[in-house]
Amino acid sequence: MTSNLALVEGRAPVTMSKAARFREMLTQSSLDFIMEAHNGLSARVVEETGFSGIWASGLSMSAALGVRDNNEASWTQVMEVLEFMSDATSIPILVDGDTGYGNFNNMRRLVKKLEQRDIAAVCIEDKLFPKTNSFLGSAQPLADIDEFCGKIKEGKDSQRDDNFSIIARVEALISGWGMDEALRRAEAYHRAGADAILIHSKVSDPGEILGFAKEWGNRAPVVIVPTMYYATPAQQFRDHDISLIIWANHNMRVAIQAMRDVSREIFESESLLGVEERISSVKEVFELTGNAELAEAEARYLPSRDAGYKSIVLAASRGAGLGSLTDDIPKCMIDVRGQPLLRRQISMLNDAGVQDVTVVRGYKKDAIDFPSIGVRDNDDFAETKELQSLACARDLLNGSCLVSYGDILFRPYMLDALLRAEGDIVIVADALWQDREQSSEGLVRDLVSCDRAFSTDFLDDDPVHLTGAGASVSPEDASGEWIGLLKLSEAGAALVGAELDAMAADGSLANGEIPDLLNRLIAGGHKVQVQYITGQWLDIDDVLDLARARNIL
Ligand code: SPV
Ligand code: MG
Repeated sequence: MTSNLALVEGRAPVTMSKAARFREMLTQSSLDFIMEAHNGLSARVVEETGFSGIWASGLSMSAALGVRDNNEASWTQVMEVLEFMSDATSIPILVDGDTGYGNFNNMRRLVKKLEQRDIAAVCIEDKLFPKTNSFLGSAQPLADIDEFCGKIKEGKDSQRDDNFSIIARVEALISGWGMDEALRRAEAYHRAGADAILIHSKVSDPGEILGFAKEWGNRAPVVIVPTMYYATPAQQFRDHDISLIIWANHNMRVAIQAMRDVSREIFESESLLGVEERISSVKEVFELTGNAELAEAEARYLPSRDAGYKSIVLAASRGAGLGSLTDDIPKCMIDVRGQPLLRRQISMLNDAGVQDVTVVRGYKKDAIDFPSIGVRDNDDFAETKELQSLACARDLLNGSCLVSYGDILFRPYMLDALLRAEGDIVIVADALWQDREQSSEGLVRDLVSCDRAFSTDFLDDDPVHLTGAGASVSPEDASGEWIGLLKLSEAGAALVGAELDAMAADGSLANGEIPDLLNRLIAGGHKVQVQYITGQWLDIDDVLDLARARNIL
């Protein structure tokens, strides 16, 4: 069995079982200490602190659930809490089993279920179900000795792992039945098979506990809970051969105090300012719950992250063709039927499963402030062109991604088809570009030539490849118009990244446009695939484009 925290922290995994380690704590001569926890988080804190074991306190678990320590939480509800605590930690847990939740039959089922949850040990007390906390009210009735011994015997007989420990808790001193009765019961429980005796006391002086230990003479390991006689130095317990000390409820009690303090301060100041510095950071929460381990596991086990596309949206230019509409905002932020253009594109990307969207900003960059996006800034936007903007997101060209202009609108099915297309570099081109030119007052920008013209044959799936793009393509040779949307596989992104680096080195980057980059890639022998569409898109260059946008929407 390996340790969760060990995995999280890269420690060597512990191989001895939790039950075996707890049994060793009981039987070896040194004094050991275990600390209370009441849920997965507090259990982690106990382990992180360095304790070698956890006390799953009935009082604390009940209190954390907002109920009394009177068996108000059902035993299966307690079991749920224990399961979280056990899963969250690698050190042994001693469970406060109250009275065993019934008779011998309930006890054997309890042992079975605890072992299934990798709990190391259980402590049962010789009171009656439903019990009351030992520090409450007047003397409580004690269990019949023989009946309680039967419970211990059945527990021991039913455990599967020999190392699972059952501790018998003697309440005779608490209930005022005296030392002789305490010793008589301890002896009977020891004979019935208990692995240790927990002798409990509610007086502030350790006298009766130390007296018991002296009389008992280490016939079986002794466990104590010094909640009331807390001033006693540990050395005194060592000197009396005590095996194990339980710090029984202090994490629950400090949590109450801390929660009250912080709640009150926030309530009264109506601000978080006064508390932020003195409470655990959110980062600590992530660390404590092992998020780093999850990130590693995701890298190892989740299907390739390549399946997840990111998107780079180039939106640095002003869009001077729109005149005063872009006095205060870049054109991608112009409202088209109640939403900025860019917002529409981001939503479409998100709807297609592309959540990781980065916008390269330039002109009036502060106007682009959607919370869900990453940003890069091309502060030289006025003197440079789109390749300089793409280079501002160079670090993102390390996996598959989409690249698009921020001022275009297209149909969702085009994006879906593009994401499904094979090929390392795939661009979307409009085969009906001539219609657009005729009807449009807008300028046709980026013509492309291809090795095959658009085919209306529904079954024609053969790839089409780019042979030229941009200014080098005359209308006579054109097969379409690039719409400002392309897709790169991880390998394609690496090629584009390398080409950008080369252009930066030879000085052609600042003035370069994406068709220039595509031409260089083709010249370098790389294949650029073309996916044809037939209209149904637009880019916004002037007010007439804006008017047309109403129709496409
Ligand atoms: C508990 O922590 O629930 C205990 C110890 O049983 S005591 O509260 O001292 O009884
Ligand atoms: Mg208890």
